[in-house]
Amino acid sequence: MPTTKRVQVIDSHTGGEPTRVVIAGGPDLGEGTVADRLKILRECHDGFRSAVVNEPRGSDVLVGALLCEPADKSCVAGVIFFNNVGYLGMCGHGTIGLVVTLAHLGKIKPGDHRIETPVGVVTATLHPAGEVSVTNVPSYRRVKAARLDVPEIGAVTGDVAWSGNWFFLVGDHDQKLDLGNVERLTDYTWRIRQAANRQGFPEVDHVELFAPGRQAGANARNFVLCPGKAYDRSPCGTGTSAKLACLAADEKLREGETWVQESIIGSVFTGQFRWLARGQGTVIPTITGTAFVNAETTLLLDECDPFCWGIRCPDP
Ligand code: PYC
Repeated sequence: MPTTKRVQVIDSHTGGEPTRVVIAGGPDLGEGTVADRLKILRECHDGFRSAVVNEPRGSDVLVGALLCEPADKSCVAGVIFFNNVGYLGMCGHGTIGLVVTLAHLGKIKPGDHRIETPVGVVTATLHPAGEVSVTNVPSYRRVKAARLDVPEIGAVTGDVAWSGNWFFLVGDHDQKLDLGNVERLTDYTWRIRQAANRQGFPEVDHVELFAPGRQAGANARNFVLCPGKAYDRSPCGTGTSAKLACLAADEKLREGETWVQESIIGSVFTGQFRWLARGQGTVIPTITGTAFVNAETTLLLDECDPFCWGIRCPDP
């Protein structure tokens, strides 16, 4: 008998980048860690991911956040982040959205809250005025100044860094980081991603371009291409964390000093780092931003609907 599943979600945006938190109606993922649960979600229920974030209920830019029971009982929640094409290790804007959502539901109050993700525990601090700081997983630069030969572009040099996701960070380019130039920026960064994946960095799934900041106090402006070819409207929490790891490694930012990162739409995160293992170049980044809840709704998954499980993107 076909049935209609009901999935309760709360939508928010963090600096313009949307997050859809699934608070009820997700699949049974067993009793393991969040990393174990991600494996089951990916292998057995990937249609659920697509149903929640892809059209006709969502869009390419939407990031989903499935609330789960944490295995680490010191955590207030576990979360699996996902997008139009797959899963994220961590998501900074999504964690800010999740924390504001949990506060909206009355589940947390201002203070520190540990959250289990598939790549480790992060700590989110909900400040009394509503801002959220996320202290991310240990982050580091793996390669400095990797040189790629990018078809139709030429040589591109950038750093490869881990911060819960893998980034290729490029400061030296001729692109204008303008909202009106997004199509071109998408094409440019996609070519870089493909070249990186072919030329020794198969793990890279985000590409980040930098330019000088435009608003007072901003150290830099960025454009971040996400794995499914959407661009991040926010300054990207993991992208800012990766940048902090590179700045730390280059001794361009001191421990505790503030970095102000502006996005392509002008939204802002601030960031700092502390050293975890200076000799190995590993830092613990903290990024701060704000999110706003903008919808509470129930998604209906009717198996008679030919697009019940979303319009899946072919591999971009
Ligand atoms: O904020 O870390 C982030 C993020 C990753 C992908 C989209 N946003």
